[in-house]
Amino acid sequence: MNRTSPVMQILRAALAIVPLVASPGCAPSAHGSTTPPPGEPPAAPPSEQPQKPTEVQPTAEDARQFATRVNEDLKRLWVKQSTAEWIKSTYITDDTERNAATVNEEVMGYLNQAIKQAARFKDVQGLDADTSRTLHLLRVSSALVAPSDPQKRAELASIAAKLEGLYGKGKYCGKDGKGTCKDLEELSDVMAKSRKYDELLEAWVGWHTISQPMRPLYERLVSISNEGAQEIGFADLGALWRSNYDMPPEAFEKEAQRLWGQVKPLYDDLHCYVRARLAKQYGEDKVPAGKPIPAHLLGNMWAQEWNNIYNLVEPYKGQPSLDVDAELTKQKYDAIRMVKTGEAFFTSLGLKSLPQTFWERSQFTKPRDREVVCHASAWDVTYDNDLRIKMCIKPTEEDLVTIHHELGHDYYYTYYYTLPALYQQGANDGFHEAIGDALTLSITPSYLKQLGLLKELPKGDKGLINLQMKDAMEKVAFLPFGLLVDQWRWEVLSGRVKPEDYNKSWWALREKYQGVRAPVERSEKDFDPGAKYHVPANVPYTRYFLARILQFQFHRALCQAAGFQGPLHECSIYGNKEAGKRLQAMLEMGASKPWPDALQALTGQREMDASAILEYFAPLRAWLQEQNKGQKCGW
Ligand code: X8Z
Ligand code: ZN
Repeated sequence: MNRTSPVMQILRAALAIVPLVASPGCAPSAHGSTTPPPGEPPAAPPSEQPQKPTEVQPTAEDARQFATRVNEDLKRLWVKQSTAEWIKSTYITDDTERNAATVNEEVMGYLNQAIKQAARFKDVQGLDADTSRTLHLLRVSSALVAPSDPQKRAELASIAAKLEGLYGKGKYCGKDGKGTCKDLEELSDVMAKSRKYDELLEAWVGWHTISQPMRPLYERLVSISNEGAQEIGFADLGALWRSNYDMPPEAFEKEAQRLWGQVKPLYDDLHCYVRARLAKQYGEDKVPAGKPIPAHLLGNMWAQEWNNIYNLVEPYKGQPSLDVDAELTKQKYDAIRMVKTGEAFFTSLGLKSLPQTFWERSQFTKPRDREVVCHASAWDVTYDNDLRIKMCIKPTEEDLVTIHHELGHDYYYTYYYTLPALYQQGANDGFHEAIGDALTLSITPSYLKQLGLLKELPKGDKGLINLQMKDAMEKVAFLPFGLLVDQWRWEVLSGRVKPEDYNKSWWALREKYQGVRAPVERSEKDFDPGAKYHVPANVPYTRYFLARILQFQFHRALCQAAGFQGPLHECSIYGNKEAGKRLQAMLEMGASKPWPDALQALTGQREMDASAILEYFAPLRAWLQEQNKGQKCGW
């Protein structure tokens, strides 16, 4: 169809997308706008372009072209953004922070305008499925949105960079601030290994001082980003996050609670047993029955995973050791060898090898000469199979598991990087988090023995219960934490929780869901949510809760694809090409279809479902219930 009529030219100009911010010292021209050819930046922002005559309705074809253009623009912008982010995260300085903030400002500016422009297509009839999905994904694509006011946008970008920087640089230097400074890795080491109540307490309290200065910044982040979310039609930023699951935000809230309801009884059984064991270790006065557990006794800074205190809760003594850490250290596993071990699992399924550039560009260990963000992450910096991981690897089983987790992200990237930019995402964010973890469920004792990381296999019922306990301390213990982080943020972002109650409400949720309590009195001078990476880094967290459930659902489906017939906890898909094919088919879909379609492709089910995790832990559950008889469970 010929679209060169003057009216259409005006309309097209109005639909053009805001230009990218020019390089420093070079302001974009605000005059003489014309419609640029697709793929090139338009000459002026829409606000300065001729207004769309109200009687002209855009067509489905206009929408399709707009979507194509957005995908191209976003790819260019995201490459620029992730390049700046990568540099910042692997070298935190004021300069790299400011540089990343400038790029983020640009991306947020673009998105604000593009999303508003996309609203013009809301009532257009006959949109093709890809166009309407693209327009939907555009609206929910960013976890941080700025209002159109350039000053506020700049402030938001700068705050976001500072918050993550404060976390990355966080150190505790003793009670008087004059001792040897410890970073999160060192303090986490204390949390994992020490069994001294007061030593644990000091590491816990120490780390929680680093987030106090974040509070005013976080308050501003909430207020400005909510304004941004409201400008593009969401009640608040939390509602935007909840709208990213192919269902209305209210339905997603219910969905998360439904899944929690499925797994809570299993968590409660584990909690009860672990508390009783901790009471034996630290005394009934410190860990009373029927009360929440002090949060610093569970082997992890946030009490999110409890596997580091497995030796305190080991069901049966005298069984073959499950201690992989000892072997990793003894055999002097270095970071590269650990990552190669992870890659070997993926390639055993028939999936491709990591590109050579992965080995050249990743950050595997903590550099000695600069500040970096050690929190593990996986990247495709140029959205073009430029895979990397960024970690500060130590020879521990925990890091070996995290490597598989991160490679799961990279394998998602590698199978969808040829899709349009907005489809280069997981089916939902929980899927992305679940891939690597699903594979780790196949890291069975026999596989570890094959690697030489276990000497002896666990034997009989006792061996099985020990093994399941170790797994549950990681997987089951995490579930309530996975849920509550965003329960807190949703409340904060909706304004239901005010700044003067930030810390109080955080602990109310930790108590309610996890059954843990602050080990010392807290006040509103503290900002304990900020001591968890994802809060200052503004990464939504419900994804990890979903992933803990989905990974078992994926595992069950992959085991079925592999033709495995025994109990779920015995299955390993290591080396099975059929399972690899099924997995790859889902990875290749990216976000091109609503997540139930992707789930169906892999599992045949269209609903997220916790029955697989329950099935997996059935033997342990029965054992726990036996142990807990006569105990005062709950809190
Ligand atoms: O943040 C992560 C990954 C990167 S996406 C290392 N995880 C959550 C956390 O550390 O809190 C994985 C498990 C939960
Ligand atoms: Zn992850």
